[in-house]
Amino acid sequence: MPWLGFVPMRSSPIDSTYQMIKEMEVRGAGRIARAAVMALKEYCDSSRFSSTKEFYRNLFAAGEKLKSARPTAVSLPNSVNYVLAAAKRNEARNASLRETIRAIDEACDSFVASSLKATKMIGSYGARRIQDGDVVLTHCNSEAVTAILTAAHEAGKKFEVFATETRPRFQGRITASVLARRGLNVSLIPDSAVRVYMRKVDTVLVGADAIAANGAVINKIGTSQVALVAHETRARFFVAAETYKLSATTMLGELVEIEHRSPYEVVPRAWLKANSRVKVKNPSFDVTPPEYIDLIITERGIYPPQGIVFLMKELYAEPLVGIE
Ligand code: RUB
Repeated sequence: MPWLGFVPMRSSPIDSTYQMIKEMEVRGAGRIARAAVMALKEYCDSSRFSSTKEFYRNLFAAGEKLKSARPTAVSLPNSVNYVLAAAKRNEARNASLRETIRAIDEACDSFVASSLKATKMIGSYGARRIQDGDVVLTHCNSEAVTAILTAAHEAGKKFEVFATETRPRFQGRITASVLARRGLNVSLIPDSAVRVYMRKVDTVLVGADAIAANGAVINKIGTSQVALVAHETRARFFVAAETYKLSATTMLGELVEIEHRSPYEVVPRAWLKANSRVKVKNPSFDVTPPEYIDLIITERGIYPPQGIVFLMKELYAEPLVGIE
């Protein structure tokens, strides 16, 4: 438990988690969200504060720092805000530091537990949409997607999976390796081979970093290209996402920021030095319009993209009141 004393605060859980998220040692929208709340919990439990005022000031600063680690996955601000809301409620009623930290601990644990439960539920809802003999294509690495594919496999369904490599960071290798270890029939393909294989594909299944009020899905770069090809061959296009990936501020017309990462993820430093007149672009995410999406599978049920705004209003109307 923390204690009041004149000892400088230790912010290392925040700094180290910030770095791990920024450098993608922790990646994927769900994992990022859970790592951020666990960092807040550890920070509160292990730090020392000279006053309650200092505690709140440092906690809110820690939350802002975590939120700034990566800009696109809305799961990150949503998870941090969920925890900070518990702190704010306790601040408003002048609760003791001990009580406040207990409330924060509970909020962190409850976020993590409901995140894991949501992934499991998405797995079981989504698995019902996979039939014997299906061919499924996925892009990048999404826990929500692998939960569905694993649940379908465990239910005894026989189907084949294509996983794209997902350049430049090759998250598709993680997907292929996880699925193969779980006994699924999976092939890894270059991103550029999507159109070659799409003719065989019945269902495309991807995760999401953010979902906008109009049902557009922001996910790993290349997702919208995959959606376009799926549209051409009339393959179904499903998105699997926990509801903390809904971006409430898009109801107010705000756009989701797309992260642009270092050119050195695309080419080696030496190459760029030798070709210094070449500009290298590395957007990390793109936007798939609702017209290319058939269904969004959440732990609250399955929605057409045009229906997602109603779920968003139900879940996030209240916090929006406080948005400046
Ligand atoms: C990961 C990515 C994933 C979503 C959903 O991008 O785009 O599809 O985050 O994943 P990055 P999950 O590797 O750049 O973080 O379902 O696991 O939350």
